[in-house]
Amino acid sequence: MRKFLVVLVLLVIGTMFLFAGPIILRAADDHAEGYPTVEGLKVMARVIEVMTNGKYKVEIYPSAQLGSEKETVEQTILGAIDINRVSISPIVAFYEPMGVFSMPYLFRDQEHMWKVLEGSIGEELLKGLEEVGLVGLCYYDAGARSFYTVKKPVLKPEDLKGMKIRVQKNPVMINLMKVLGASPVPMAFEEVYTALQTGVIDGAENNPPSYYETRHFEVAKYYSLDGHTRIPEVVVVSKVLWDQLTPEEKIIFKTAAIASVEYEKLLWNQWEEKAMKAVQEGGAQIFYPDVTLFQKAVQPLYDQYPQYKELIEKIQAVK
Ligand code: BDP
Repeated sequence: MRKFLVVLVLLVIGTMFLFAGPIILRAADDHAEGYPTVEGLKVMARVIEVMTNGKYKVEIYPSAQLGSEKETVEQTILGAIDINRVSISPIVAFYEPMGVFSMPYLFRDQEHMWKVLEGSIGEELLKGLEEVGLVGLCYYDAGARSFYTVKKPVLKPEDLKGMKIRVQKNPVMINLMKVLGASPVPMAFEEVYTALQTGVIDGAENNPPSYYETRHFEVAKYYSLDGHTRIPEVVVVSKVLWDQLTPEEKIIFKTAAIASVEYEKLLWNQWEEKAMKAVQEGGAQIFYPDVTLFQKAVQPLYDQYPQYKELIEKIQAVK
């Protein structure tokens, strides 16, 4: 009888495990499969699944299936989305200090940016996100953003006068366009192709992999590499989920994110090269404007953001 009971209890427990299944986590990204950020998320997901022995399964929803970035940030804060890879831009409206990373010509180059992001300044800002209900796990590379336009190339800041330029929903970017004399049109990433095609906007700005992936080069073929900003991406977890994780699981999530960074960086560099080649083959014309003209023209923006002054000096001092 006792033996029978033991077997019964074991069977019941076994069945419970069988049917409990993994906890499904939803991860958002507005890029398509294959893009460096989405592939980075896949690495992170795999590490989480393996290291938690299958307790968690991360389902990735690419191509803005869960909404445009502003909406997904809101949903992540509410806990409806568990993991989110977004540009820092849509975060600025929720957490102003992050806006410092969208100041133009802030970083000298890719290497400088990574030193800052992976040093104490980057860590502090990631930590700060908790104040608004997001737990920042890591940054991803998003290169440098430059202008692309439909009718004529942007060779000097004056060329932007009166042009309607799509920007991310980021107050710093909106003000940057104003300082340059353009009319900023804040718009979701997914709407840009049609807006360029129908003349709702005269141009937009982004890094080469995004310009290529979205096929914006088909409708805006003048690409001027002024590299005005280097706005990194960030991977965040909802604080609602975070607070349910055990201390060990928190370490696993952080480790998984960090493990994915080097992979994303590698793909990023490959994609930059591939994108520049592909857009030119697709008919885009590349211009190399005198960057110093743009650097001069954006200076008034720095006066508009005295709250970033101290941090900017610290960033510039990072060698
Ligand atoms: C790309 C970012 C993406 C943004 C997009 C944009 O990777 O997250 O949504 O820019 O311009 O570079 O909105």
